[in-house]
Amino acid sequence: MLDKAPVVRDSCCFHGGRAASGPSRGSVCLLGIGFDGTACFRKGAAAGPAAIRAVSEDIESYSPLLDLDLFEVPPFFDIGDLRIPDASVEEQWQAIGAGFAELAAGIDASVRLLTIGGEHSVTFFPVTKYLSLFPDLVLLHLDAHADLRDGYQGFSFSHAAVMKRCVERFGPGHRLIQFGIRSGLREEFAWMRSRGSLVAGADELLAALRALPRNNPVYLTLDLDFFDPAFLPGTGTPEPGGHDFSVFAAIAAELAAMNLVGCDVVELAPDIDPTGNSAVFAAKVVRELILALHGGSHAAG
Ligand SMILES: [Mn+2]
Repeated sequence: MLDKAPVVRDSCCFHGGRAASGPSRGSVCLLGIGFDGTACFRKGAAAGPAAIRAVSEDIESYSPLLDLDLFEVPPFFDIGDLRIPDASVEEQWQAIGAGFAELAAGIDASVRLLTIGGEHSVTFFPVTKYLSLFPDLVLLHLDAHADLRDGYQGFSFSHAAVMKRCVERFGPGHRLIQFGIRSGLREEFAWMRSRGSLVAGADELLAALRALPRNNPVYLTLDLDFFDPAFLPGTGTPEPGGHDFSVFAAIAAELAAMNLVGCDVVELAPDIDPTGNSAVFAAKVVRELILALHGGSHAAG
């Protein structure tokens, strides 16, 4: 017997957040999916949502970067974590899909969902939902890894294949932009080159975003191993040569002026970093994205 209903939390994460049992029109909603069943190296991302919530009230509500405060923006809601049964990886995956489908019935184009992982495979669910809502969606993928394998270790829905699964759902008006990728198979890099999806530097990325119409819907999927492991060691598949917070800040500021319709932050494995700094880093990233989801072209709407 699988209870697929999301957990309604007694208390909320982040300053100003309110508990809710499901998506609410015109709002920003946080959803945790603590799944790490296909993690191929070091597990622990299942504890990501709880670790981010645990420190979320201990960081400031005000963002100097965006000049926005969590207490000043319209209310946002924490709709809790999807319930994941103690079962096989395949059964867990199916339960997440069924639970998300229930929630997704309440998600229209006015709902800006911020999903906290969990490993990167969970991105598939919100991304496919937003692809269906926006035929001109730009999917911005920040990650150390291409995630374009056809499958990995027997799982077609592995976190190493998640972007491939997403791109398979693309319509003719959808577009993929990838940045930070520094690890993958030769074939994955050949695919990115032939498709022109991989941008080389932050300036090139910012120029590509600025070239989009201001109201063009953008969805961000952020794998925290985008950052260098020197700054964020608490992730399952760390990769040297990553970016620092200032690069993300420039991207977040750009996204705040755009039509950011949804995002996810995945692959925090908090127990790998005994200092706890990685969870604080991730919480600050999430704060900026909550505020970016409120900003820009939809702020008055
Ligand atoms: Mn990655």
